[in-house]
Amino acid sequence: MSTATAETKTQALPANTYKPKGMLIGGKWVESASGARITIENPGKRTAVAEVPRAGEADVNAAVAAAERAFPAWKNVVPRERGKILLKIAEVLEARSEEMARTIALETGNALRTQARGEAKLAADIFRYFGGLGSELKGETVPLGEHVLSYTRREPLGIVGAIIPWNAPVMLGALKIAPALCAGNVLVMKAAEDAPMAVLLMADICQEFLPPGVLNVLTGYGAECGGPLANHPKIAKLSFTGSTEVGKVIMRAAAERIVPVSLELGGKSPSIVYPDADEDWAVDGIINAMRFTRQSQSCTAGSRMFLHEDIFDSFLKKLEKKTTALKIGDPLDEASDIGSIINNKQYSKVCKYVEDGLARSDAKLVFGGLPPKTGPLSEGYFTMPTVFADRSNDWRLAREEIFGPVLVAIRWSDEAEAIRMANDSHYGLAAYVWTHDIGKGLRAAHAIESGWVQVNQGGGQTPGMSYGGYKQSGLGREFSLEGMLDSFTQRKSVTVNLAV
Ligand code: TXE
Repeated sequence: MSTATAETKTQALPANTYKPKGMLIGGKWVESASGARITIENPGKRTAVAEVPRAGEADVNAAVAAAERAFPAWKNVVPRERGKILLKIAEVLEARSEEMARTIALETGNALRTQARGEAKLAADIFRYFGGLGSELKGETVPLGEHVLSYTRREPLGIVGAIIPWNAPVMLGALKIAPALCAGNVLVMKAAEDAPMAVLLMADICQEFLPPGVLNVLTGYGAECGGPLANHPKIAKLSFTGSTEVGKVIMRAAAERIVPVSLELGGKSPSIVYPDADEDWAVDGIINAMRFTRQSQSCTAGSRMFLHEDIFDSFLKKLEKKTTALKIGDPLDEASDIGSIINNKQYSKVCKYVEDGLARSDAKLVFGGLPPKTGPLSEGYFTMPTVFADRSNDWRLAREEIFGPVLVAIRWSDEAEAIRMANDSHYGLAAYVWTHDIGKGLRAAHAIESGWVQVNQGGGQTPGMSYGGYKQSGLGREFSLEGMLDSFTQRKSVTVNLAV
């Protein structure tokens, strides 16, 4: 929930950032039916920088009606032609990527140099990838005998209701828009209340090339706007990225009407470091896997680190040296490696977990701790990369998704026990294994219950690679061909008797 209020100190929009024009419904920029607005905060300075409409049920109804009007024509555009439109959008996303990156940094607190620029470029690549997949919407023929022609068609579902979070708003939004539209669906997407500006910029670029109503973007709060969207009787598919808690709410809404649902939810991803791992390489990789430079506000953050006892102390020393060298500061400052947490609510949540760790006599603070109460870092929601060691996988900090830079280091001596602990979580999104022995690495990769295991690498997602969760981390896959075919099409069989 956006924590900015009308009383928050205001700041003029920094140069080369996007000024919202309203919400996009039926090709027009509009205010909410109620006239209410949401104040958007720059979390790096705790200042108000913009306002967007606060949508409610009436706006959801208007957006769904606009999408419904657009669907018949859009679904009949030849897929390759829809793809070409996505490729044109990709070019403009690329051309305006610096404005996009600066807008992302401004509203999310993610550092421009280390995070936001990469996200803006990735959004263009996602459009480019799905734009090339129009020809893959093909069917099969089924051999039913000489006098029968039987074949399958892939058809769009209709109006997709998409709900996205704030932590990587443009990347996560692109993962809904590009495959859904390429497959011939129309979309009503709700941006996160904390980070709608860059998503509105993406919508602005898209609407230059799309017929009105094919893409509608609403700005509003969860229950107030996302609720009516998830429950709208004309929505044919729900695609959600966010917390596991809200994912369950979305799935219940989908169950009421038997609507297909894709869910990309939380994580508590393990890193297992073997004693033969290249330590310097693994330390750099773990800093990356933990996403310290995005304040660990990532569902794939490797937030549980299982270190072999032989390297436990030396590894933590190296990790401390490299992590504490990262510069925390204004997300828009080129010098900053690490930016700020998204809002006051998430900042308080992270601080509470750190306080909990500090209060435990049986857990050791390796480095980090609570953020400073004075000085430049107290002006925004800045937190410190923090590592706790010497407790088991059973305590709260090792079980709950903190969504902040708090890493738990756990000792192991027996490989089977390390894998058992790694799997002892109701999440299963990502995992990281560090070893010089590729056989060992692959054994672990196959044994870990997770949708994505990386060996000797802590990097980010790439279009083309299937991505999604095991267990309560989600349902369905994104980023890949199946992220379009399975998530945004339905198959129809047509059988023709040729005997007459
Ligand atoms: O997420 P929410 P929040 C996790 C992370 C974080 C926690 C809370 O642990 O600390 O969730 O973050 C919309 N009906 N992740 O509160 O609430 C909401 O408006 C319909 C992990 O921001 O799940 C926003 O657009 N929609 C995650 C979106 O859901 C509702 C990314 C996500 O918000 C709704 C973000 C409702 N009843 C948080 N309630 C990841 N997997 O990447 C909320 N929303």
